[in-house]
Amino acid sequence: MKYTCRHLITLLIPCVLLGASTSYAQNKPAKLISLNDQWKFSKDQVAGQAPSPNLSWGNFSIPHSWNTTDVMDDEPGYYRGTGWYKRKLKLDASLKSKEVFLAFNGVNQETEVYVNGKLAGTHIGGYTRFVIPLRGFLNYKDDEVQVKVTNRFNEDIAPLTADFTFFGGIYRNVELMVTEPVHFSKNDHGNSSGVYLTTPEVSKEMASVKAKILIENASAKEIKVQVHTALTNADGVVVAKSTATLTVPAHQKSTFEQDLKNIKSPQLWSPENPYLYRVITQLIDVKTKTVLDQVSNPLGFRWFKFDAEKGFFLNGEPVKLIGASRHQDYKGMGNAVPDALQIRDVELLKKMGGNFLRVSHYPQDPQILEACDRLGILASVEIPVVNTITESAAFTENCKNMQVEMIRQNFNRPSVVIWAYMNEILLRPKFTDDKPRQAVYFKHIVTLAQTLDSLTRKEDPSRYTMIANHGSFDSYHKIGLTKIPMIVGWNLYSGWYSGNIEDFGKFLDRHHQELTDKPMLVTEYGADADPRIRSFSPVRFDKSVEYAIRFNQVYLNDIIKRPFVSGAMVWNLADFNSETRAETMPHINNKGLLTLGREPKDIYLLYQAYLLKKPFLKIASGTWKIRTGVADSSKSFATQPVQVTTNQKTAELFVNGQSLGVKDAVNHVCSWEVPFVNGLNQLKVTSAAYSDELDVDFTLQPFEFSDRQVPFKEMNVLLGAKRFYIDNTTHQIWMPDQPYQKGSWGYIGGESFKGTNNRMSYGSDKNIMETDNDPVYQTQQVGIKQFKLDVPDGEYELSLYFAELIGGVTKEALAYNLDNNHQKEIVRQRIFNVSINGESFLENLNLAADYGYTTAVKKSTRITVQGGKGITLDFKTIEGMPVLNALGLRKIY
Ligand code: GCB
Repeated sequence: MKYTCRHLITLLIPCVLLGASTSYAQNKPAKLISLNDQWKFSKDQVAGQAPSPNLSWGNFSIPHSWNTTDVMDDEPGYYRGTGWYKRKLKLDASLKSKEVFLAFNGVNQETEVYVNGKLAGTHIGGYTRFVIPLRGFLNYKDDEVQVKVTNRFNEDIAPLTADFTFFGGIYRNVELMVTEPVHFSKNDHGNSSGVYLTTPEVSKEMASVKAKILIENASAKEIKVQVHTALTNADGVVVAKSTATLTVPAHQKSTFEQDLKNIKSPQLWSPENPYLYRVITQLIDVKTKTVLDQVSNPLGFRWFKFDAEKGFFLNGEPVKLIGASRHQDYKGMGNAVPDALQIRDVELLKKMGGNFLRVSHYPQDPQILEACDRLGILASVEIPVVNTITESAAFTENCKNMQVEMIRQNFNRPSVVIWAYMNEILLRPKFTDDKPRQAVYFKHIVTLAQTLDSLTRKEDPSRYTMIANHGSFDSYHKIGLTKIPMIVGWNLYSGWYSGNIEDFGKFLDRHHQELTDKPMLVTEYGADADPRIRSFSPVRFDKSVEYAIRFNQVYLNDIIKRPFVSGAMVWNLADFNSETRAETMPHINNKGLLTLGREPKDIYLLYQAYLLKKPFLKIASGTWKIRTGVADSSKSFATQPVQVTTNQKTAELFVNGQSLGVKDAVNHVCSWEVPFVNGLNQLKVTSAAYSDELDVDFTLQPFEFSDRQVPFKEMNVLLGAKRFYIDNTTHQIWMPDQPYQKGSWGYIGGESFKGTNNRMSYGSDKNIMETDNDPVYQTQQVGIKQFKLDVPDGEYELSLYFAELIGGVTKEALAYNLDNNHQKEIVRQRIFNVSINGESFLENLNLAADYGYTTAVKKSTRITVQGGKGITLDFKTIEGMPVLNALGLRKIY
């Protein structure tokens, strides 16, 4: 079954919506019912005011996105257009005396809601909740809602460009709300509680609560109501309450405040003890004593401060904020993710030992911050003003509206300490060829920042404001953007997109010296890690898990040792969809600590080792259960490193029962050189009473093929690469290449492909068409003369893998190369012959012309090896340089 709420709906709709409930007449607080089922959907290229005739409609439930599959295919781009949703409501006539609302928790990104063909409301922006009042549109017989949604590019709506996919659709829960005509506001910028809580006084000894309450009287009669607010502790005991009586005139809204005072020795909210009180507010008709409405809000007593010198303080104690940023999508689902998986993400952050979530780059499902409140994760939330702005009044208005929606909808969350509103806004500066015009553009950015900052401080003086910048210190400082927000966030990638890992610490020190009064957060840092790629000589852009481990160790050490760094959020909690990215896993940004399906990578374990207080010991290569390697010279084993992540000082590793000795942990990692034998290797690590085990299935490759102790079965080699690639579907493991040595195997001649933009890539960073094994094709030996394998006589299957890596469609340069030195590619062709043991195999192979650029080409054949000749491949050029991307050899018998 997909979503549990379906059951709820079928149970509740007949009794509540059809007005059959008897208790409803006595006690009338607003009802909220999820309305996720029974929708019909169709794409519609014509964006009219009604669905085009003759559309073919499919049945769907919410959450839904129309882009879940088209973002993953080889075609560049995805559908950014219009889709229609429709659903019958079947409301009972008894609801005529009530107020009925539809609430949408997230629709990307422009929405028009029609009821019985008439426009009932619209919304702009894909990441905040909105509420559409239905009164006046309903016939209470056979009502139909039609929702037009578009995720087309609109220059007046943020985000304009970003490194994530803008999935279209009604992708968060839809709810139907039914209230009495007199009720707490259900639609204050999408906030449906109508109650805003602050804690004017809070200390260990004493606290007070102020509730700002919004009431609406939609009836034609004035009404006298009593408002009753009670603060309840976690045991359900009322610890403070307040009652007031007021008169709300007909068709009027009324705002008033209620104080709960003298709350002695409040339980404080913190990551260790996320103690939540509940504030229950009731609206009672004085005449009939009926409860007209009731809302419940969470409340955490805490106070906090960011200090430019000493970092972050919670309840007077210093707390280093360490956590992750998060995108909202999930493997195979796009952004249409069920609640349980959203909650699980926050749980995974907590299990990692994190205490902070940067909800980025946009407000997310309400479940996320609810989970943060419950689990004790502090948070920042931001609107999606990313990379660039439009200098239009409409863009500014939309940004302001999003900011107010974000703040009001999440106002009562104890977890939230920061509201942010811009990310790397100078990453893609417009008008680079026209400096005076660019100066005007920068002024617009500063004005927008100032507008959003002032708005935020006015809306919520109790929290901090923040902008997250990329690592170009001077650019932001020069135009005044570092002055505006209360906190400056930096997204730093030294040692990834540019510079060295060591530059990171220097950057932090520079902020400290030059922005002496500005608290700082490292809002992003990270390195790609494709869990299928491993390396014993990791380098940047190879996407190996090993490089990411090294990168994160240095960053974490630098963050932890500087008290003025309030905290840091690794980019990203999990891999996420970014359609324009190519690289080893096309369309995915691999900087997650977890995979897109939320499997922990080794870096997640590293964070556990750094952050968890309870003893932690885990074999870091736990996801690397199948390995291969060439035997050490004349030995029947291959020596390879194994890493263990731990927060213990030392650990001892055993392999097949034999100790490999005790090692000290360096930066929370112990390393051993392990002699892997062919077949099963049982690893066990121990430290004090703790242990972890891993079975590794090792395929030993003979050092020399004549070695009878190591029989040859199969090998797969990546040319031009020093990395391993594990195909988890076929269980094939691809090894790095080697130059030919007699008795063994390897290439003769040529050099590894250096890429067309070598600052950004290891091999090619292009999507290879017609394969999911992109890393097999993304590196190559250019100018190869021969490949020799001195295999014994027998029958073999040989496969050669090719792809033309130069030329083809030049994709938009990824702006995340901060040096922005993207070069125009030269279109070239090569034509060559390949022969096997002197026999012609491939003639006039012209990869570009015959198959197209960056397209996977696999050529297999069977070979009878006899007379001790082994296998020799000859590459002969006709034009340009011959290439080989990968090679596989399997012994049949
Ligand atoms: C950034 C951006 C983020 C990208 C990230 C990356 O600085 O803020 O949206 O996804 O870098 O991985 O390049």
